[in-house]
Amino acid sequence: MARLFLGLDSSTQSLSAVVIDLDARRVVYEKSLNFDKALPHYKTQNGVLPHRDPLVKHSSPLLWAEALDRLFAAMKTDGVALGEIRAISGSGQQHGSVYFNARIATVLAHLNPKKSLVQNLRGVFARKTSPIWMDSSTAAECGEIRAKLGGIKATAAATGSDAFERFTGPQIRKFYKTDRAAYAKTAHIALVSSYIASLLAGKIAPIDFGDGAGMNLMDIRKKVWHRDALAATAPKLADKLPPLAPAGQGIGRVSAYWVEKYGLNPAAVATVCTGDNPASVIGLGLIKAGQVAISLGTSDTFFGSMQKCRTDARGEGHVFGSPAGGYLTLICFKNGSLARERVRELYGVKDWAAFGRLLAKTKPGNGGAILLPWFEAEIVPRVNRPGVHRFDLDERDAAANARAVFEGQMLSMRRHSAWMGVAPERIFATGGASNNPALLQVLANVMNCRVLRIEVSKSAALGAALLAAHGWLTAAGEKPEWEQLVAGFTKPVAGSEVKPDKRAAKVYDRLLEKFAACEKAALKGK
Ligand code: XUL
Repeated sequence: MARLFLGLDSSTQSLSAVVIDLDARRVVYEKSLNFDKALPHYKTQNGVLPHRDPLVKHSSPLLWAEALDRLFAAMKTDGVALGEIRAISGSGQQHGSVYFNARIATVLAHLNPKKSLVQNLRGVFARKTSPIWMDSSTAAECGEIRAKLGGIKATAAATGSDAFERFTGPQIRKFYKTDRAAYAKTAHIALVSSYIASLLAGKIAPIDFGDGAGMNLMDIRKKVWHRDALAATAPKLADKLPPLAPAGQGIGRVSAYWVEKYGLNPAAVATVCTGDNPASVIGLGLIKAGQVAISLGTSDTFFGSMQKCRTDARGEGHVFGSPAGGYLTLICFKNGSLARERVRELYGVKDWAAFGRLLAKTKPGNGGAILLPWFEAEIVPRVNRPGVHRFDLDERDAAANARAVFEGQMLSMRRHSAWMGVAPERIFATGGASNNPALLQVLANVMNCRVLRIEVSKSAALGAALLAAHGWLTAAGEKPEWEQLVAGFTKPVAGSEVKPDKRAAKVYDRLLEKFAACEKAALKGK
């Protein structure tokens, strides 16, 4: 029997599965299910429920559960050897939270395979919808928590990050303040990742150190719930949170629901899941400290591994626990691919190849034109009133705007990642936009660094599959080394290396100053 491991990734817009064969050292199956397309009855747009307040972004925990049923059904139809899967792990969009009443534990323990998950879960939610990472409606609560913890620097030193609107603690505080009755009825709070793990295991699952750090509730150094942070957030919160545990650690055998319905092996183990970024660190093979990756996805993220915990005193960056041990640093820019798409649509550009060709018609630095693409409220820098800002840029000039949106994004990344103090030798690029050579060249030039593409379209799901393997091998008494485990799965694409153009890099060194001034001016106007 092969040693197969399954990784799931419940992201903003889709649920993905990756199956690896550990001995053959390869991915044997990949599948994605787009929420808007596959489950249109939830009426989501890019995975988000419509809401009149543009700062409020919620999704549906039932949608995520239904997607899980659908994906297992698809795997069965596609002939995946589900009986040979030894362990499962998962990752989820970070920060999003699910609220259960006291019935959940019993319901999870007796999931009925004759019914769908959605039918099983009827009546277990204390809150119908789930706030997700795109939500920026909790500025007041962030202020309250930050003040109680002693300011930005102290909050970051305690929990790994300043209080952020999308982080789970401020979201829980808002829920407590605005719906006390429902908060009082909440018996358990899960993250998207621990929700998926709970459904797989048939019991309330722990939260891991990676995703747990995205809550403003975990002591980043001791990796336990932070008493003062909990007290600053909402009453009786400790009773509603599960224990913390390392990602990949076994929770128990998978629920009989999955065995009877889809043919999983009854001995298969459900393991602790993590956030999509921590999982991607594994999926991209960023095991050694000092390695950096840029993911150009729904959000653009800049992240890397670090051995010792060093927090950002200015409060823009985050420190999370890394599933490979140690820590990872991360900066998240909300206006990623959706902003690029908006510009592409605005100028009627057919596809990304055409977008790249259009951009290439202009020169690096764009003659000093700057665009700040805050189509949505932005996380870094913190912008709560969306708006697009152009400086020395003609709105009618399609080519200049195509370059300006991506240059603006990359300059912002360079400016706001300086606190990490890492001078990477090379940067790994991943995510949809990394397939575009013109964009990759801009990235290399702005960062003045070699860039290599890692073609793992599903780096988070692959990371989750590797986590499942690591956890399973560890439980079997082996001592798997991360570097050996990921080897072969996460090679950069041959011939994908892009070298920075030294002249262009100099242009960006100079432009950075102007960019900072434009950003300051735009923020002042907010
Ligand atoms: C990270 C963040 C996003 C989500 C996307 O802090 O908010 O990258 O994890 O799924």
